[in-house]
Amino acid sequence: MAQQKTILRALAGETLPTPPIWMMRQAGRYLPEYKATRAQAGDFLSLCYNPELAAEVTLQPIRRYGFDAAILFADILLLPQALGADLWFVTGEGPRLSTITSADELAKLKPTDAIHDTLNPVYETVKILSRELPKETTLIGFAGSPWTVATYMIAGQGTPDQGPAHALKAENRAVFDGIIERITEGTIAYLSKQIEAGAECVKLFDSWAGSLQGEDFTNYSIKPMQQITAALKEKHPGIPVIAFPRGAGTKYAGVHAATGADCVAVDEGVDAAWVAEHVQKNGCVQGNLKSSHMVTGGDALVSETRRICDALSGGPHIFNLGHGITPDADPENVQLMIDTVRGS
Ligand code: 1CP
Repeated sequence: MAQQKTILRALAGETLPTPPIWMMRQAGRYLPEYKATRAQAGDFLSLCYNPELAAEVTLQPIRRYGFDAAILFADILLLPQALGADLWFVTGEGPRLSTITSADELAKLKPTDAIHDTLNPVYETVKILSRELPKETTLIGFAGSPWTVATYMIAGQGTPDQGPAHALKAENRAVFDGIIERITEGTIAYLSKQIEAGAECVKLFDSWAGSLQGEDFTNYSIKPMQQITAALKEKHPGIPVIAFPRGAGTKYAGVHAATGADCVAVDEGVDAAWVAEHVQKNGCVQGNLKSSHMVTGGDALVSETRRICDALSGGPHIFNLGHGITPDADPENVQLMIDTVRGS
């Protein structure tokens, strides 16, 4: 029975004696075996589009640590590429994309049905994983949330304050809204295919939600996540959804109700005791440990891990970091975190 998987039980609202655990970016450059497979693939995008190797790097942290969930190895920027944007990665700097800031450029994006031509290898990775993962491990699919994906499509790269996307929103609301709509529609199609291929849960990463204020937060972080969640649940009844509006602060309190998500992932900017009182009362929560503990380790890692587990022990909880693990992390600190959570 699928529901015996601990992650799915927590997502269904069960309070477990030991929280299940996985980690954002658990397949990544802090692991020597990841670096070896990435070198074999040649570059990052070739790794994302090679189903055998993408499945291999997804499985590596499961073999090494026995996490309760595996997250599909892919990237949030594959969807813009499938919609027709050029995408490449500059070593040491990050992603670069061709930009979309006008009605003409928006109109040139490919129709939603055409995205699967590019994204088929990702669905193939999901199929391999659903065959090869241990039976107790939950497979999480994911996509970027529309605002975060739009910030990259508009600026053509990562930006500290998402300035170009805010500027387009102010100067040409029709084009900005059109971009959000196209991404929303594409995300529904993309995640539906991941679910059909075997993903048991999906997560929406709104990494830059923190720069949306007031009505913008409601219209561009919450609303697209709500639309995607509703459409997926209609097509795939019972599919659990995790919403991660990073940097939402006190606005985390209403995210379960406003989006319809089963679980809300919180970053390290909110206190675990506050999360228990204001967010977990509405459903499952995940996250909160500062990723820098994976670099520094020691007593502080152990005491912070315990503090979060204690604060969230009264309701459904999945242990995770507040953001992705960084390449300078020590793999032994990850083991220490897991041992602390599991009480050994
Ligand atoms: O050189 C490398 O190996 C590339 C590093 C890397 C990795 C391991 C990138 C480039 N993407 C990924 C994989 C990835 N990205 C996953 C795989 C699953 C896992 O968690 O193990 C996931 C879920 C993502 C999601 C992602 N990509 C987000 C949202 C989450 C977050 O971290 O906030 C974002 C914003 C991206 C864009 C991206 N891709 C890669 C980088 C370096 C970035 C950030 C770029 C920037 O803003 O400068």
